[in-house]
Amino acid sequence: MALTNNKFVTTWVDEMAAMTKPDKIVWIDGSEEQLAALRDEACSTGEIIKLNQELLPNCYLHRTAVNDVARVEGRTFICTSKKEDAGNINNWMDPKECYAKLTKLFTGSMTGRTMYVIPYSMSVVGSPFAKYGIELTDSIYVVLNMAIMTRVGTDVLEALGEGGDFIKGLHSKAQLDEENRYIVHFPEDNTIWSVNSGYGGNVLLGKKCFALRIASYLGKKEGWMAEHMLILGLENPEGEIKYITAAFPSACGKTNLAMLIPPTVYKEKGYKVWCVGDDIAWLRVGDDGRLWAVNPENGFFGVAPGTNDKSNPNALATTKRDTIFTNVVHNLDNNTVWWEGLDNDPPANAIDWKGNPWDYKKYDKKDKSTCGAHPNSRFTASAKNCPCVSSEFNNPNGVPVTAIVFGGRRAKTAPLVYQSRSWQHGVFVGSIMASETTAAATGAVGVVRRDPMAMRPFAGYDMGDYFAHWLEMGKKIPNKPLIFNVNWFRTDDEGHFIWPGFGDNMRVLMWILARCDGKVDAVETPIGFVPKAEDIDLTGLDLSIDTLKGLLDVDKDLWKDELAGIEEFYKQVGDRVPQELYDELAELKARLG
Ligand code: GTP
Ligand code: SPV
Ligand code: MN
Repeated sequence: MALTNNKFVTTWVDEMAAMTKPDKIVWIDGSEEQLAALRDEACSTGEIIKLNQELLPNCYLHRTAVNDVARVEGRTFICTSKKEDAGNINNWMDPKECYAKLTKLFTGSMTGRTMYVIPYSMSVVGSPFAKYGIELTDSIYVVLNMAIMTRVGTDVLEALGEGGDFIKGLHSKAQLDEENRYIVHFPEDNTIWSVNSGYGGNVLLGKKCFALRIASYLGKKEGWMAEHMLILGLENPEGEIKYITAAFPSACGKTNLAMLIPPTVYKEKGYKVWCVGDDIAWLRVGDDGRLWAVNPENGFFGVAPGTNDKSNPNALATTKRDTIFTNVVHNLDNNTVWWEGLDNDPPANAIDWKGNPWDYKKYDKKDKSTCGAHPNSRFTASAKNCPCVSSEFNNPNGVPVTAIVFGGRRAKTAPLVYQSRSWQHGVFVGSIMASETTAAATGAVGVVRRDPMAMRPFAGYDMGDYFAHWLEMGKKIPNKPLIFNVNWFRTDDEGHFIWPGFGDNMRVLMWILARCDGKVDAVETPIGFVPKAEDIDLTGLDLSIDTLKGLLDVDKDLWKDELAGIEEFYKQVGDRVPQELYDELAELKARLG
């Protein structure tokens, strides 16, 4: 039975049901009883596996289809009526053509299945930031994930009332046919359609599809921003908390930074780090002239490999209950899970992410095809279970932002940290971000590509207009955050990471906040301001000051090579790249000599 009389909702649900022809329709009310029943049902069909309830209470394992393990950027489309509004970086399809094409794929796609109607809110229901969505899906796995990642239930329908202001999401696994897999967005219709996938970012429509692609489009129209950013609070011994947001591309360290545990030298003094968000930030200018951030999500869809009790103990602790693991190793000896980088103790009696018996002795670190867990295997865990979740997590007004940090995986060019010269220069720094690709999306891994503001796969409109929006926002924020760039991933000649990373990244955050407070000097370089090596505290680290100097070094020749790549990328973005950014490029060129 429908949980609302809202005609906008019921008419649309009826239309979608007429097309997809499910055997029945079930409305998700957000109750634990209903979710428990769905978990039982999914266990009975093998869709999820109940794990050891003593060691991992309320935890489950799911495996997606072998050809369906990451986002599919090549099959993701922005369908605006004018092609130029989607821009050159996005794939575009004419909305009419796209509706027609996908209607064929959706027709009868839910026959023999149930259609679940999931009312959900991105950010706290009723808050000034909140935006509502309804996802229709034929996957219990999607329902269970959405119930962790977003705020789901009848209160969303109550908050929506009689209005039609919600994002209409339709998802069907259909036949999981790779050749007919599409993730499409109609920003002008507040609509998202996703078909033939069962993997996270393609099907949890509140996340990348709504909270980034559609929301960035809305933000441009309405004067706010939706960004691929973590949000963390750094508390000093006096109890003051400063908030930092950071945009790194997929699988480049947001979850890890957001939950970091301070190194002993800071912990002993009383410093603490609190997690507000690990993937998405919505940003608005507050009445006080500062920029305010909320995390619209309610959980974490985090990368499993590499997560352990040294690298990210907080994330590991978060996954000890109420978690859905996707594409990790199933340890049959104790019915728990394992992944590469969890510990040095791979299970002897195990099933790999493909569902086949797995022999850890054949595992070769350098050959990803021998992995037990997929490199993009993930955990879906509830924010409330995170030991370092911020007390402001549910604050409807969000948190004020002191610094914005960009970063990516660069083996050489980018130094450990540098500060931009101004907001406009900071936008330039974000726009020229480049990073090695990861397993989070299908395609080659380890190839350097431009990924401006970590939003290349997620901006719901023209990238040049997106840059212009960043510049515009700067004019609307009287009390602007300062903008920095970091790189934890510089490597030595043998390809090893030089910087220890993880908790030790706090040492860099401390310099960033000292800069924001005007408490520390810096060295001017052609690309921006870098720290004096002695201003990064190395206490307790086995890293020499000379090595640190190397990490902070700006190699002019490498940067001169970079110029051509930037210019080429701007050309590719097209004629909407703001002149201000070309001016910044010219000034960088001049400073490099
Ligand atoms: P998405 O969820 O895909 O948006 O990714 P994310 O940015 O949250 O990335 P995450 O924090 O999950 O990190 C991805 C991978 O990078 C993991 O395997 C981490 O172990 C590794 N990683 C994170 N931080 C660091 C770091 O400081 N140094 C090094 N060397 N590796 C890191
Ligand atoms: C990413 O790829 O940036 C993710 C995971 O955060 S997904 O939800 O699949 O997009
Ligand atoms: Mn992400």
